[in-house]
Amino acid sequence: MSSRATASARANIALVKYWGKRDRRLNLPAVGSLSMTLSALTTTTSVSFEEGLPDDEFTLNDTPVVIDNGCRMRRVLDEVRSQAGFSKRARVLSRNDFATAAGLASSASGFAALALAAARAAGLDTKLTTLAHLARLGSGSAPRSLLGGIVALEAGESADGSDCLPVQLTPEGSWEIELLVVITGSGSKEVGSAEGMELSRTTSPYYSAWLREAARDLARGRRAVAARDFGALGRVTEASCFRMHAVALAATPALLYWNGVTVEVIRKVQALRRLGLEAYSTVDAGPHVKVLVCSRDSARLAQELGAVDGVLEVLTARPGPGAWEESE
Ligand code: 2P0
Repeated sequence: MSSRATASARANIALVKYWGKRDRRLNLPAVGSLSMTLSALTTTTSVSFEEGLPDDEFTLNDTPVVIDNGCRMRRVLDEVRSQAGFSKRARVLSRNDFATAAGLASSASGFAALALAAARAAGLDTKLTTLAHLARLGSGSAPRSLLGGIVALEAGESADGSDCLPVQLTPEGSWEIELLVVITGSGSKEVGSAEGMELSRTTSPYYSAWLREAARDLARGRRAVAARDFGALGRVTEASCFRMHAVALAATPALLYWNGVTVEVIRKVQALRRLGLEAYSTVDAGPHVKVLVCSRDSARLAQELGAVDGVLEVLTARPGPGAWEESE
């Protein structure tokens, strides 16, 4: 006997950044965040729980991946089994429609799709509380990809994370803004986000200042979205990014996620802004730059940034939908 379901989810990019955890076991964030779910970068995942399967099996883009005990995928599947009250192992098939090798985040779309597919395959409810808990065990930013448009995720205070749920601030299609994803290099990052956050929490002298300012930035971001104030949202987007990288740079050893092209792209965006093209940069735990821009300026900006020396590719995304179930 087997039960199978397939779900898809899109990547999201934080405009107000999450960096640091208040509970590492449950993967609860120390700060709230605000993100845009993208209309591009999709992960599609099928899960089937099968009697007689000796162990969980995971295939990513046609390549088998070993699932170690204690790894994030195992934690999500174990939690699903525990809630469903069975011990059947899972066959998981996952595919990204983008090159993971380019170092683009795939964990948020990956774990949002896994949470929905696994919950459905196991016969669990698919309420937001259930899915957010499952997705977060995989990746702290994954609950944001459950919802579309612009999404806020509060840090919450409860020990079980029940008040740390994503909330949609504006649905996709309601605001003419875009995010350009500027690929500035190939290869994966040297220090993963979880490790970088923990290093920042334990060694960066700026960590407490980061926590304080991050809460204010989230409030600023929420107000900007409520007022549809693009400039205010852009300013807090850039500020939150620079604050996050400042706290990471001050860790021991220092976490420097940028390359030279990252800096050139940020400078180009600043220069274009001085010329009247309103756009704002943000960078995650890797070298690529994501640039927030009004839709009317997007094509011109993509052309300008594509011409920066060292830029490999510029992808364009609008606000996109939350996770959805695919018909079998
Ligand atoms: C974010 N990042 O808000 C921030 C900004 C990277 C920089 O969420 O350890 O896979 O699984 O909770 O969610 C990093 O990726 O980290 C991240 P974990 P996650 O988007």
